[in-house]
Amino acid sequence: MSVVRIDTQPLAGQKPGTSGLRKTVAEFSRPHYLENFVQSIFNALGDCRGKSLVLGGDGRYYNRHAAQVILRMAAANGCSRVLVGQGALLSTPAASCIIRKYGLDGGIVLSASHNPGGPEGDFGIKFNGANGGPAPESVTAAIFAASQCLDHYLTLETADIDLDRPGTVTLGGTMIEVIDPVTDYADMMASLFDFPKIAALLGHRRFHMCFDAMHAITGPYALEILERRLGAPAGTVINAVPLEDFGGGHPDPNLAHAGELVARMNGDEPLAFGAASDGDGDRNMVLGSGLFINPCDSLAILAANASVIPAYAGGLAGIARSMPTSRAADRVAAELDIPCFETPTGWKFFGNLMDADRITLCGEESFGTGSSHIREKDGLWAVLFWLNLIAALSKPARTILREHWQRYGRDYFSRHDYETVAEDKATALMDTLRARLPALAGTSLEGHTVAAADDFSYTDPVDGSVSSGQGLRILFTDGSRIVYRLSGTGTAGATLRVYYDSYQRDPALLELAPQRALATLIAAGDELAGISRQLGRKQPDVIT
Ligand code: VG1
Ligand code: CO
Repeated sequence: MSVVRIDTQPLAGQKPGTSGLRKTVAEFSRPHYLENFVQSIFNALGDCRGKSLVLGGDGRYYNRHAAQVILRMAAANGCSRVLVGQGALLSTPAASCIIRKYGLDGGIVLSASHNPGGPEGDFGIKFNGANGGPAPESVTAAIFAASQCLDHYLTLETADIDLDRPGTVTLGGTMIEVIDPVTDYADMMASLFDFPKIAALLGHRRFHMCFDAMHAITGPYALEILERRLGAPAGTVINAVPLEDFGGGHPDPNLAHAGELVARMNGDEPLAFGAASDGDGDRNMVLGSGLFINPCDSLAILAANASVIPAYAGGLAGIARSMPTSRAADRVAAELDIPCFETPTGWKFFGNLMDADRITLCGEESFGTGSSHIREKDGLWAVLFWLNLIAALSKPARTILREHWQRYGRDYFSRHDYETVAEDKATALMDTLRARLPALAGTSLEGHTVAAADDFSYTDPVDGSVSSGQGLRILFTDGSRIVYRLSGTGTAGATLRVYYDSYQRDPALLELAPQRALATLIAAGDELAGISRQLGRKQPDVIT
């Protein structure tokens, strides 16, 4: 089995975005495209000899093929050990858990997360470091730089290995261990939460729940944890089998895409609790009976009640949220007298804060919540946290949410996405608005007066690195806020995301529909950036 050196040349567009490199399957299938990017990761790592990695993905189309290619390249580059999830499967949080548990040097996760899959869909590759977290910007920049001067990659001339049978094989000088993808993760969950208490809740005759795995990677994890270990009735987990095209669905857990779950929540026998996860298992959507719990509120509620969870009984070091996430968590941090950090969008910015013990919990408005138990956001963890909370407080999700608003006030929040916008139009809209920011203070729009406006820049408090150009923020004198940014995960055209939030303390005004509560702010947001005028769009494509 000899190492083969294949000549290649740099390919355009290999710059990782918010979370790894995401492209259409068609693009990834172009000659050398996958190999070039993987070799760029290895080159950025430096000498791979003796290094150990984890490898797995969300099971989407191209996952199995890519895993075989990467294993041959890892062996040719001299890695000593690669742990692979059986069937080349691993959720993103499970990959993070395994890197940390076995002290590996990093991992490669094959996923385009919430993007659709299948031959016509998207594929993606993420690289995580030795702390288990997404590569920080310094590393993704090094990977991109390596891709720009690549002239060859290394592989082995050998047949595919059997990834469906657990066990160890050698490939060149590399030990490939095919492991069960679920057990380590499930054991970790059992160590964090009060499983007997959750089991009692799930066994209660009046508590019915549903978990929608959306035919993505969380199915096997949810079956093992909810049904096998916690004894939830069979059928609690729906769409549990990972499929290469996610059954034709869109594995994005929101009210629009998790339609089956939403229908069951409101069906003939209404459920007390519902949850869904995304393609790679790191996002969560949580529903109480008749209500949707906004991820910004969810983070704040988990933080406010963390002391009832075994793993967090000792208190929280701090909280962090991505900049566009509402400030609900800040209010809890202030009350707990712990620090609260505001980071750019993307999980990679939380890792340093966790490694330095500055935060315990963190989250993003995009259905991502997590803690320092790993270095990724974690969908099932958030669901178990909620179940543990409901069991420990003996209150339904709805009551927990309402009491939280009564105590802290409510941060109304909504995100409007304008998808597949022509890139030049989206860039022009952002450039025009950016140029106007310095002169905006004092401007009045729909009854809201601008107090300050800037282009968000973050200085990492741990290593001093600076990330600029992270979203345009408009702060109003009444405390409300609009944020504009372009997505870094799409593969077709540009996606403009506009985030609205506004704080309400009046106990009589806490239960409005968010679109109504935010109506004047939304009108101001359109007027300010000229969205309908410049993009020719009357309505956003997705409202969260
Ligand atoms: C989106 C979300 C962001 C999240 C990222 C990756 O990024 O807004 O909060 O971290 O997806 O999540 P963007 O650049 O499209 O806004 V996942 O679950 O897709 O890995
Ligand atoms: Co995801």
